[in-house]
Amino acid sequence: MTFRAIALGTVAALALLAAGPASTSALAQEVTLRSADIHPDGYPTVEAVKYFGELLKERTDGRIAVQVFHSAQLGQEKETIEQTRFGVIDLNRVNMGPFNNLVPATVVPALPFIFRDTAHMRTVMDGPVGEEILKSFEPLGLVGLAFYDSGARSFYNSKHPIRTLDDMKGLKVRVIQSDLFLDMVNALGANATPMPPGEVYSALQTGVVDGAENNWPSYESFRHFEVAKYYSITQHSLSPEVFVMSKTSYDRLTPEDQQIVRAAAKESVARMRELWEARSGEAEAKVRAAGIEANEVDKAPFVAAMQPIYEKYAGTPELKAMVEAIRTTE
Ligand code: GTR
Repeated sequence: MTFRAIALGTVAALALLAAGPASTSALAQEVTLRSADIHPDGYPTVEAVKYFGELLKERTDGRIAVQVFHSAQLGQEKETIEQTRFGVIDLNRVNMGPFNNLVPATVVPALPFIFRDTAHMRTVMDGPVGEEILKSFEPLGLVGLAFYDSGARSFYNSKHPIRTLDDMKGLKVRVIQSDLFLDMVNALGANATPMPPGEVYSALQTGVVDGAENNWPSYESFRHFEVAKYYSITQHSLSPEVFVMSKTSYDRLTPEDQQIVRAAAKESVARMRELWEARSGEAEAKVRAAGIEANEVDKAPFVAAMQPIYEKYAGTPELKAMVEAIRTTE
């Protein structure tokens, strides 16, 4: 045995002695799962994951806790997805959009005008289609735990209200880093520029892009309303949020704890929906009071222009069946 090995062994033995047998075993079981979110503290997704953490703590007698790293402390979504896949981050709340290029099934709920309304989206994501999509994360090294609301995405820009397809022509529009979003926006005649969310404010401010698309709470909390005051209610995508766990972290848990994690995540959905409803109303009122100009849009021409997207992104028999299952869900 080398000197170094003896020294390390001694340190370990001393540490065990100092900690005492009872606290050693308690320590060995305690884990704090690290969860990523780009949104700020207080945003519904952040609060829903915190609630999930409270449930876990309660149900494991404090053995499993969750720490939410909000405000992109762990990076932008594309980076944190990679880190979650490889177990560097345990949990991640992201939109389906950044997964579109990695997991084909995630495209379906992000498709333009696929859902009739939020109630329809919730019924679908709570049912067999939702379960199938959650399972589709596995080959990526992720466990899909739950879907969260994300409202409806609409266009906003600094130039003019969008009322017709003509108003989209030539507009430089930031999109999520997803080929689906890129093609959806280009299909309307605009010039889509994929970009991480953290770069959008300054891109709008400096004119690198004229506009973007998002729901009321993100438009407000990213403060995009300050630099792009025309919000046109196209509601072209209801792409939900997804809460995933690293398979590496999941596999470290006992089967009982895995079940506790799954159940707590599902239970956090109801909390998220309440928080979302409240935040949507507040965000819309706040940006309207700040002087933005919102307008309704006749959606029919937008629906028609985006039709080719279905063939390109949901053309396989499996995805076509999923689209059909969604359309026939009451
Ligand atoms: C938000 C979503 C984020 C992020 C963002 C974006 O609605 O909650 O996860 O995807 O949109 O546009 O990048």
